[in-house]
Amino acid sequence: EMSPQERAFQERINASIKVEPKDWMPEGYRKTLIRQISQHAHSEYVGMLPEANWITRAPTLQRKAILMAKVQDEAGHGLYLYSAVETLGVTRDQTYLDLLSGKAKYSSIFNYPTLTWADIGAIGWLVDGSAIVNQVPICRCSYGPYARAMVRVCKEESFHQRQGFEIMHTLSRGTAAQKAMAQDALNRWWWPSIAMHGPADDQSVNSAQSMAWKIKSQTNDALRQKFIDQTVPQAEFLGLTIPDPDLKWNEERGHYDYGQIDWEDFFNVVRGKGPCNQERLAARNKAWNEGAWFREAMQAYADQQEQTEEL
Ligand code: FAQ
Repeated sequence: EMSPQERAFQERINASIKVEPKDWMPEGYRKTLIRQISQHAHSEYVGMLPEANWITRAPTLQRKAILMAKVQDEAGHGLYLYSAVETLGVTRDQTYLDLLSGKAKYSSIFNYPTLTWADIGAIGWLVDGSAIVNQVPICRCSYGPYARAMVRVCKEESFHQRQGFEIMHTLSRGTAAQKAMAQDALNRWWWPSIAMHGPADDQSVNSAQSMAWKIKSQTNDALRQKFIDQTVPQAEFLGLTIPDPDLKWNEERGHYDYGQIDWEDFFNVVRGKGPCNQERLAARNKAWNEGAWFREAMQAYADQQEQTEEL
């Protein structure tokens, strides 16, 4: 049963009043937000790696500049989100150490390799496309700092999605080899991109409570369907084939039907057994360890400033 305090909190949520860091909130609400926002932050930060893999090999100077800007945007998104986590009473270092130790989750999608330049197109088109569908509703979520961070993030994700689609568009109108490269990237990224919306609704343990708290406003399956419905015509425009023989417009539902997602593969990746999990965590641990001298120098400088002020 809800305490009077919890009931009052729920009433404010129902009235769409934003929750701010200093407001009272149930422990479960705080924990859920810490979980989701930190996973989101880690996803942005680890998500830089698959694309950074192609910065040195981008086919033109202009494409390189665009890709660098995109990867930097992801770092920025990570920073907003780590700051939002801090407002909930956990330190940034602790949040970060949970990623490095492998304790914290981040999105399954970033544990797949980027084998060709077309993968950069496919990630922008499909992964950023999925991210937008998921994040636009979060702009209206009940926790103020998270909702506000998402506004700018979504604007930048739209640019990312367009740049990915434009790469796919160029390749799919190029030579036969280029078109084949684009198709191969779509073949490899399609299923992980629809799985990244999370387990099917009957397996989504957190959805009901998160929806009652207005942290989520739509279920995983609803957002997955929305992404599929908007992406199928885009694939047709590109002249590429989505690798799902069961994909078919359902007149009655007004949606595309789609085939069975390989949930065993998904949960395997979430449990740390995907193709690149080890590589991704090793890269982030290496960056943290190699940055130790810088953190120490910053600390020494701050200590010195404090002493100067005391004098
Ligand atoms: N990967 O009960 P639910 C980006 C876990 S976009 C790994 O349904 P929930 C942009 C889930 O945590 C990607 N684990 O959970 C970019 C839970 O485990 P837990 C990041 C997953 O929270 C583009 C369990 O399964 N976006 O980075 C995944 O209600 C390109 C049960 O699931 C966000 O994080 C998964 N895919 O719904 C950057 C958006 N899905 O924690 C660079 C914010 C589920 O109980 C390049 N997050 N799990 O141990 C959300 O909207 C939600 O957290 C969901 C999951 C929808 C992801």
